[in-house]
Amino acid sequence: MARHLITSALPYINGIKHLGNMVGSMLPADVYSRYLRRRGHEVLYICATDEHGTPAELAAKAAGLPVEEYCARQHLAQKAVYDGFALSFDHFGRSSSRQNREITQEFARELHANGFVEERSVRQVYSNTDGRFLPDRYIEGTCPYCGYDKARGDQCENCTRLLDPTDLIDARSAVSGSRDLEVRETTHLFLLQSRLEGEVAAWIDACGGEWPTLASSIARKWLTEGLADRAITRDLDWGVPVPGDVWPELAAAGKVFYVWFDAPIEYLGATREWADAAPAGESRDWKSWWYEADDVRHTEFMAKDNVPFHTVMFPATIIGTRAPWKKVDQVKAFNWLTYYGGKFSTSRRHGIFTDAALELLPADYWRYFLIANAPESDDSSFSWELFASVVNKDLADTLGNFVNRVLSFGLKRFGDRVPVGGRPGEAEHALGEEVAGLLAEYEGHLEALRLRRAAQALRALWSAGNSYLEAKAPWVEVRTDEAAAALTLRTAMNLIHLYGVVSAPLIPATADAMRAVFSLPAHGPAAELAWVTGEQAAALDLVPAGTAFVVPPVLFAKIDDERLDAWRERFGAG
Ligand code: B3M
Ligand code: ZN
Repeated sequence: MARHLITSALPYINGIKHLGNMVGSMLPADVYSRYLRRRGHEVLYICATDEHGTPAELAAKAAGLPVEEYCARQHLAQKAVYDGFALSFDHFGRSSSRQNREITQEFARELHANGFVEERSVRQVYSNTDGRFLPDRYIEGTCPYCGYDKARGDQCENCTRLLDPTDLIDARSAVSGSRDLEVRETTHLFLLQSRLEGEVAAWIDACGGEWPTLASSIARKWLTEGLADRAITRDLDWGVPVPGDVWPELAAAGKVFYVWFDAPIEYLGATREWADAAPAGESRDWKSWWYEADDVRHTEFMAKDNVPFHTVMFPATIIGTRAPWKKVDQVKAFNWLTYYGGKFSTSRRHGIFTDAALELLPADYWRYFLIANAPESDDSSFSWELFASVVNKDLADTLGNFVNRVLSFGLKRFGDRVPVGGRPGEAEHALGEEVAGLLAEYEGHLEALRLRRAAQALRALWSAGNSYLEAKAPWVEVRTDEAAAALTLRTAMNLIHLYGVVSAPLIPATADAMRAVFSLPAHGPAAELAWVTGEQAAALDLVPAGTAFVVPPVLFAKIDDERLDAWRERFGAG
């Protein structure tokens, strides 16, 4: 059986992420990881903060902290939010780790030994006031084409023309506003991707066909435009240093690798961090997941703007090492989640950030909503109205109310044991078949990474319980035929247990609560992880008559108009 390596794009260190970031990488990776673990697969789910680069340096400066300190704090802050969302990382690392530095330098050495790295001299804008080279997008000025006065050195936002910083009229530093800029010569390492283009194309032809369309179409489009050589170093204080044994002069000049060079390598780095963090007595072999790892299936989750780096640039880097490092097998990409159709934006008070979301409601509300509305084939839009209606209908009514009704009524009429009596008949067989069919559908969607459809199938499983209950009406049956009512309630209780198992990938805390309703002898760590087979689902008898149960507190509270209005007001709607 394959081992599953699962990674989600590494969130930038500078600031808490919004819900769009969550649904576009980490959350779906978590759902998939949880699903595979429960199906008995060996899973390693790896993520980390992406800590290098100019944005991190500038954010640290704005916070008045040394960059190491800033990153250490922000890492913990992000980690706390992800714990709150119940993301089940096996390791949440840091791209500034020693492990990543070592592997990144090793990759650079291998690329150099194979002739894929070259020193080139380039001309770049230097700001005397800031005492640093400025990346193109940190230079601001007037666009020579349209006259827009806040055009950036790489592109004019107004007319979308691509620019060179030297095109700008009245150029100034976006960091300090200073106009004291000059163009200086500086030397950088270039990765000769143009020489790897053919091999990358062949690799994508061989395996890209298996990827969902969004990822494969972006990869192919990128390749048709051709692979240019690219600079993989920068003149910055913060980053993985260029190794002095190979490039003594560049190392002495303080060059570091470009953040997009070391960030994907952190997938390996974080795996090594995970191994190094093994508790005493446990040995973990990080390399077996990455080197000559033919039995490993690697699935990556990311937003669509990250696809070129993961499907073209990073594979080119790996191919250039000429070593059997693992390349990705499956790439799941996402479009954008918008806020009332617009971009999420902190400055315009537009959108919801992950820490604020958890202050309003527990993670399962968000997890279910986000997966059910994941921007898979297209962008999707968050609105408070939609959120409230999904929570109220699917979670509070269809699932929560069912659970509560069945258990409360059972308790009232039959006591706190799963009722005894009656024999499954036509209705139970039909329900069993329906449930087994929906479960197979749900599994199929999860395997194929179709998350919205997986959520739909799960909701259909919940609805099946409601329809059964309405049709059988145990509150009527009980007046004339106690055994019939007992059978109906026992069957419905078995559905609750089933929901407790199969809902776990999407709503893990609620799933735990549903399973904990029943005092099953098998309720232990092994049983916690067990999935249900189609046969078990059809038979609906895993919870036998006589099993003690408790009525849990309401699983999901409805969002009433008052709260809805308050949130619309607070977060700004439309
Ligand atoms: N930090 C960009 C992003 O979060 C970047 C991903 C790195 S994955 C190796 O969108
Ligand atoms: Zn312009």
